[in-house]
Parts: sequence; C-alpha cells; structure tokens
Amino acid sequence: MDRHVSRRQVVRVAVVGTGVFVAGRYFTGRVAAAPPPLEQKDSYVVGFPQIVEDNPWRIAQSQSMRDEAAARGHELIYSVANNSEATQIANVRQLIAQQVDFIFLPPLSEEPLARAVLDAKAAGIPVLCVDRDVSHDIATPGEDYLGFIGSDFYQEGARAAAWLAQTMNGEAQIIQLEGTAGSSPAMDRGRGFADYLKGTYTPNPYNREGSATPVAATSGGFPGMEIVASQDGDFNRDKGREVFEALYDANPNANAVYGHNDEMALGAINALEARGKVPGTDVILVSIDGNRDALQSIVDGKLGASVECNPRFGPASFDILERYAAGEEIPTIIINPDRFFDASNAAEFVDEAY
Ligand code: GZL
Repeated sequence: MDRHVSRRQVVRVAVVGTGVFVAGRYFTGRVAAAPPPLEQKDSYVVGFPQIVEDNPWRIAQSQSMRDEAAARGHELIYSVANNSEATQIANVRQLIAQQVDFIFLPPLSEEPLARAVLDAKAAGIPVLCVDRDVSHDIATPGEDYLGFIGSDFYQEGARAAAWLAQTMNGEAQIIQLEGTAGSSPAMDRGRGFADYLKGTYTPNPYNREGSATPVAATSGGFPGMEIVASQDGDFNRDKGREVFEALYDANPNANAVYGHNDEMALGAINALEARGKVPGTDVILVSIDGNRDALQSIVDGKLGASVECNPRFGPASFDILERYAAGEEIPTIIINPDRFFDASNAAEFVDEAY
C-alpha cells in the first residue's frame, strides 16, 4: 500500500494566525480543519518555488507553469532552490512575506517542506503540492493544504518492475539508481518496484481523477529478480553515471538497471558505452519520465523502456486553483495519467517529448 494512502491520519490542531512548533507539531489557539480560502478574482499572484533546473523534467514543468500563468493572466513568482531544502524553505517564506494569493509547491523532500506548508497556512495562503507531496505525518492534505497533483509513483515503480521481470524472464541482477533521498518519487518508485518483485504490490485505491491503468498485482513475485546494489543518484545524469560506475565496479555481473528517472539511466548508458559494453544487450535498462533523450535512446536500442511521468500539468494545476476559488470540493489526490514507452511506440512520441 502506498505511503500516502496507508499513512495514519493525525488530527491536527491547525494553523490560523500565529502558532508555535512544539516537538515538531504546529499548535495555535484556533482550529481550522480546512486550507485557507481563496477569493474569486480575475488575476492571482501565485508562487512557484521550483526545486532545481538541472534536468529536462524540471525545465518542462517550470515552462508548463509559466505558460499557463501567462495564458490565464496570472502573475507567477518563480524561484529555484538549486536542490537545497533550506533554500526552498526560504523561498516559500519569501512568498509568504510577499503575501501571494496561492503557492504551487513542488517539495524537494517530504518532511522539511511540510513545515513550510504549515507556515503558509498560518499566513492564510493556500498551497497545492505539485509533482511531489509532503509528509502527511506533519501536514494533512485537505486541512493544512489542498492536496497533491502528480503521478502515482508507486505504480510507476511497479510498471517498471513488470516490464523488467518480463523482459528478463524473471532472472536479473539489478542495479537501482535511486532518486533524491526523502522525495516522494524516490520513496514510492523504490517501494513500488520492490513490492512488485516481491509479489506484494497492490494498486493504490485512490479516488482518482484521470488515473492511469493500474498494473495488475502479482502473486508470488519474482525471486530470481535480485536488486544487488542501490544508491541515490539525485535524479541527475552526471551523478547517476558516477553512482552507476561505482556500483557496477562492485557488481560486474549486474545485467539490469532500474533508474528512478531517465537522466540517471542515461548516465549509466554513457558509462556502459565508455567501457565497451552494449546497453540493451549486455545490460537491460528501464527508467521513468519519458523525456526526449530517453525516447531517442529507446529508438536506438539502448534504453529498454520508460514509464511516463508527465511534467506538463500547468493547465491541470491552474484548473484546481480556479475550482478551489469557486468553492468546489477538491480531491486531496489527483493523479496524472502516465503512458508507457518502449520499442513499440517510442518513435511515435519522440518529437513531442520534452
Ligand atoms: C517526479 C519528479 C522527478 C522526476 C525527475 O514527479 O519529482 O523529479 O521524475 C525530477 O526527473 O528530477
């Protein structure tokens, strides 16, 4: 079961007006079990404190948010945290000081940024987590913030595992290149992949809008599919290459790679070729995102497959803002549909990819 659904719901004394942190809990005098309201008006000042701009996914996400704000006549206050939690928290606090109307937050990691969500609520600013979520042990969706719009990372991991298990006929020595530690995608893509191979994967019972087709659960799993090494490559191509090189040196019999994103898998492909190995033959690779370089790599027979993680959901995010201002009930989890790219279809989509 995915963390977001199974996680214990904690009744929160929520945050209106000034409040204090006590033992990591945020307390205040009055209770408001709903996010701050958003008045209906023609134009909003919205904050978008982006994590980093070091990969195509991030760049595409930022462009989608900018384009949609401009198309709808809203002012987007944009910042980049260069992969620093402290900087992203400071950027959120700057938006609070600027009294923006609304914040679209792509939280670098779940726990530290959850407290920034509580700060925004204390200042009367509604927050929607886009792309990644914050810890529900600290901030409660539907109460402290609107909720989360993004992909079902747990399912993405399972879909990657399903493809790899089938492609490898249930026998592989797998090197896993993990995403940024503490981030929703890294945690859930890792769990989804592992659970599917163990045979314990159960699709999330989300109240979904626009959901992808859940992957069937397996029974018995795939005992011949072994993760021999796993390490954080920070979703970055160069870091992913460095991590892969070290893990491959230590595990020369590895014949498969699972990258939590395309960039790290592409870094591993560069490393394999530098060693005279043939990616797609000597080592089979699967990853997540569906960026253009990944689709081209699939066309070239190097990357095996990529589970889409759509970064272009500026329109859907601004729809939620406007629905919320209009007084609509907003689901706390809205899942973007993800396609699946492999040798059968990558060529068809490479031109439209980011
Ligand atoms: C997923 C997103 C991840 C992408 C990576 O929603 O948070 O961060 O999969 C990106 O490419 O760095």
